[in-house]
Amino acid sequence: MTRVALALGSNVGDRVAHLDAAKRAIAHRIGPVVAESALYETAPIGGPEQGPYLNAVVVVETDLPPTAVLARVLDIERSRGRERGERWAPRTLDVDIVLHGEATVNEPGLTVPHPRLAERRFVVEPLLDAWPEAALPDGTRVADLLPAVADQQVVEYAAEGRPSADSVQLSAWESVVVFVTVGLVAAAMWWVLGQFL
Ligand code: A4P
Ligand code: MG
Repeated sequence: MTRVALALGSNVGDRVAHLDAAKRAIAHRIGPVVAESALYETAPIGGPEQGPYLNAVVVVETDLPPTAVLARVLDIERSRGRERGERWAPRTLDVDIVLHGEATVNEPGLTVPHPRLAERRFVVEPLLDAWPEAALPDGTRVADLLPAVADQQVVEYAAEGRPSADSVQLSAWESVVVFVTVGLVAAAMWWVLGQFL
């Protein structure tokens, strides 16, 4: 089994839904997700004027070679309505192969490690979340790439509706029970008050 790091990005439509669907499809079609980063909201780099991205990294274990992983990630992008226009254009879903174990690939249509990894905090930061000891095939530690991109803006993103440690989430059924209970208590108090006034 080889550990493969995949970088996810979205800045069109329901960005959280695109990333969640990508993670499910990756687990199903490429291999078990053994680690994943937080979501980061990041300023777009390159291309035309466009909205902010959500970026994340997942690490999977797989026996698939790099070309087979690429075929599947392109398929997963298509399943989320990805349209290819100009380079670095806004997109519903981008899935890039960042690292494939210690493999180095230089073929038309596939370069691994991703050639722009070292220039982009929106990849380096989540990669370190998910895989702190990640290294390039030449032995360079990914952690050592961070200082050079530290001036780029990335902010950890808390998606609305996701349970977080300090918020209480009620299901629809629990909400009905709470609503009816509060209503009954209020009616009882009203009746008791009515007896005395
Ligand atoms: N390809 C080659 N190597 C790889 C690889 N390691 N992983 C080929 C995936 N694909 C690879 O990609 C074009 C072709 O690259 C693929 O068909 C595949 O054969 P694409 O996704 O269609 O085009 P692209 O993404 O516009 O081009 P590129 O050069 O891959 O873009 P980048 O460098 O990935 O940049 N800003 C923020 N904040 N967040 C982002 O996620 N993403 C980009 C895209 C620009 N700015 C961004 C973000
Ligand atoms: Mg891509």
